[in-house]
Amino acid sequence: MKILIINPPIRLTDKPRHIPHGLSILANIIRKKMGITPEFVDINAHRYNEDQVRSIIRSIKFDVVLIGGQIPVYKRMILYADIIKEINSNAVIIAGGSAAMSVPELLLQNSKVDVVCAGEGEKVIIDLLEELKSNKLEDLKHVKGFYHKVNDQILFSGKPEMLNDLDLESDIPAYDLLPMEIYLSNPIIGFGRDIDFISSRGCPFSCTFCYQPWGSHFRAHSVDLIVDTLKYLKKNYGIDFVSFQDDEFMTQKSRVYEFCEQVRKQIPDLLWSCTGRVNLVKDDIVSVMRNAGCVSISYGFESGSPRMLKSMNKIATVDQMENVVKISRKYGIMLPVSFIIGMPGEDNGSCSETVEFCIRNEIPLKSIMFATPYPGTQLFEFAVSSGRIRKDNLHDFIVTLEDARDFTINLTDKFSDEQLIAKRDEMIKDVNSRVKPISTESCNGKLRNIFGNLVDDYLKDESLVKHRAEHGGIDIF
Ligand code: B12
Ligand code: SF4
Repeated sequence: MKILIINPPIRLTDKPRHIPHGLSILANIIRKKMGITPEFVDINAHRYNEDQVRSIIRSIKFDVVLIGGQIPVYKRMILYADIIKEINSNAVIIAGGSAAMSVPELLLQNSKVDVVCAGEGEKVIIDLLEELKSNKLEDLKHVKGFYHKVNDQILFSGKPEMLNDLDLESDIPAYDLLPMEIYLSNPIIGFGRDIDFISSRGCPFSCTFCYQPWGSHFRAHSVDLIVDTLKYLKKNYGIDFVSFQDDEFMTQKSRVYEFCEQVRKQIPDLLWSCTGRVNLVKDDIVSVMRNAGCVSISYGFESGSPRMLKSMNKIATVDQMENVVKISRKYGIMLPVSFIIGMPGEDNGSCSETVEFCIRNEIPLKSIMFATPYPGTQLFEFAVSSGRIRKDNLHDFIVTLEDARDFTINLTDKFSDEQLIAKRDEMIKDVNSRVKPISTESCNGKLRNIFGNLVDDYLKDESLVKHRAEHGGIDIF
């Protein structure tokens, strides 16, 4: 059996910075458990155009195709499925990841995809591929964890069980199958050779705009596995920096302390960043993290309005937000924060509260996301039930979804589309006219204190400067 894995492109206006974790973990599992090395076509890294994709796929022999990603790749999965079937009509196309999982039936109805994985792929992909060796698609109804399309009928064999032990049941990405030089030369948060890593799954909170494919139960790789993998990445790929992209890296305090102790002992020169949550962060843990090489903790602040925070179910307060700003500044930790405009209930008053929050805390506002109802979220349910997204038109809406930096749909009652877009620009202008920006000299000085000479290359790279500016405050101290 010949297996082709396709990683569709994300964020076409930016450089490729994030490795495809899900697909490359599955590649490793397939290689180890079935002895088959899949052909990995990373369209995202290489930014191949349609003609190039066609000619590359034509040059490869394959029976099964695995494709996946987050919701903006929905439309690209449809395009690539057309190309794949045009070249090899007998190939079985299996899609997964949040784009496929959050709208499985819609994807099957609107594309030439044959099968959608309904959850974590590690266990079930092997069952499916083994069955495909001897059975046809029509006979696979009993393989758990998938939506199948057979003669235009969609069958669902039930959700796959969640993994219990990530170390035992999952794997690390098949780094050797990825164009690592491309990813490593486009830093995410740090400088130098920066790679992202996902060390846990699941989040105990349920913010209304967030899709939770991995549920509320927090599961994590062991500290030993994480540190060993980072040592491997340092030795084999010379990484300088790791950006933890977990839903919520700091959920389990004891794990963070243990990680800090081990990383400090075993890889003392490694710098790193992670995700944080304002209600989980206290001075003591940040001090330990900073000593262990952590130089940036990113937070979803979302709004300076207590009413809006409540309506998003953030379970976080403005006081807690102010507290983490103080703590981050105390330890010289960078503070990438994100804000959202346009949640249901947003009005001039709540926007002003966000502006005042930024001014009070001297946060120069570089970007604000538009509230975007991604499928699988409570916000999506609201947009459909309130008639803002037509039930009979979900596909047409989903193909419009891209980054939340772009306006897609208005969920407010108080603003027209034009007013909402203008309000965002006005808020950014307002904050920036009243918050004295940290001087370039001082900012670069602080960056040099942390990153040394690695920063000099950054100053020459306009695209990196732009990326950091758009990512709300990577350079805020
Ligand atoms: C890292 C990350 C990113 C990275 C991209 C990483 C990458 N190269 O793909 C960046 C920062 C770029 C990013 C951007 C965005 N992201 Co994002 N991101 C994540 C995050 C935190 C982790 C994803 C991940 O790698 N998980 C770990 C791997 C192991 O899991 P996985 O990819 O899902 O793969 C598993 C299964 O899905 C399955 N699987 C995956 N593919 C396949 C394929 C086959 C064939 C099979 C069988 C199985 C299978 O098996 C894998 C192992 O179990 C998730 C949160 C989350 N909990 O998933 C959000 C998430 C995926 N992102 C999300 C969103 C909305 C976005 C943005 C639109 C955000 C924005 N506000 O602009 C942008 C989209 C950019 C674009 N234009 O496309 C949503 C997706 C919602 C949805 N319905 O799809 C999520 C779920 C966040 C959330 N909680 O709401 N993101
Ligand atoms: S936004 Fe963050 S804290 Fe809220 S549910 Fe999603 S991952 Fe959890």
